[in-house]
Amino acid sequence: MTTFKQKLRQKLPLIGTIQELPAAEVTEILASAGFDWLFVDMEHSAIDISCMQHILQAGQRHCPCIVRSPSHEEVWLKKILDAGADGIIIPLVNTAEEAKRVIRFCKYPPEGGRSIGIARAQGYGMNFREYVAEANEKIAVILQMEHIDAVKNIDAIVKVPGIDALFIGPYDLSGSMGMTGQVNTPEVRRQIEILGNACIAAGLPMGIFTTDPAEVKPLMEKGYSLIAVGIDAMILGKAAKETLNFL
Ligand code: 3PY
Ligand code: MG
Repeated sequence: MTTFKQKLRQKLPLIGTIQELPAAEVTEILASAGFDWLFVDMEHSAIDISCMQHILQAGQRHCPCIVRSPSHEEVWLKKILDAGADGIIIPLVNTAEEAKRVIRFCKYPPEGGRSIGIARAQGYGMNFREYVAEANEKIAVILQMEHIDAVKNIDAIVKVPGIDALFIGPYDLSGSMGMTGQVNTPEVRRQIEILGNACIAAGLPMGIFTTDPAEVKPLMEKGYSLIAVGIDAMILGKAAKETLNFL
């Protein structure tokens, strides 16, 4: 079976959505709706480690689940990986040094320095050897480019070994430019283009977030293969308003 990471490296279209509501029932709905992957957000949500593991248990029967860490700290990265995530998204990576450091935490030795645990990922010990042998190869490590400093350092960042994809965060990028939330201004779009061009030149798969489903096709035409469209809470809010508008 082709893994998420193989599809990612082949730049096949992978359309997902963000889950930020802390309930495995939400996962069952989203993951069985037909998305190619689920973006489980621990950075901007009330999803804790235990809830994240329940989300993986509910979601991975339907589609790969990629978890966004709240920070670069090793303690978060190893807990997410030990819970058995198919991949990890690390926010706000702004320099090549930061990229090397976080990738090291995600790879078992000798490639990296990931700490060795026995948890869900390792089949609670029953699948330890197989998991440890394959984890570096199978787990996708995705770094977010979402700060003007990352734009300045992008040529060095794309050269760091072990990156499976770069994922642009238009909202944080706009904030770092003093234009909070104005993701469609020519200035922000220009910086997104610089990130995208560097990624394409380096042959790396490129990802991005949009709130607008109408944007997905144009983004794919621009070369983005990994797309997260919408957030569960926003989808629910919009559907609620549309329902009321019928009354
Ligand atoms: C951003 O736009 O800042 C994001 O992190 C989207 O995922
Ligand atoms: Mg962000």
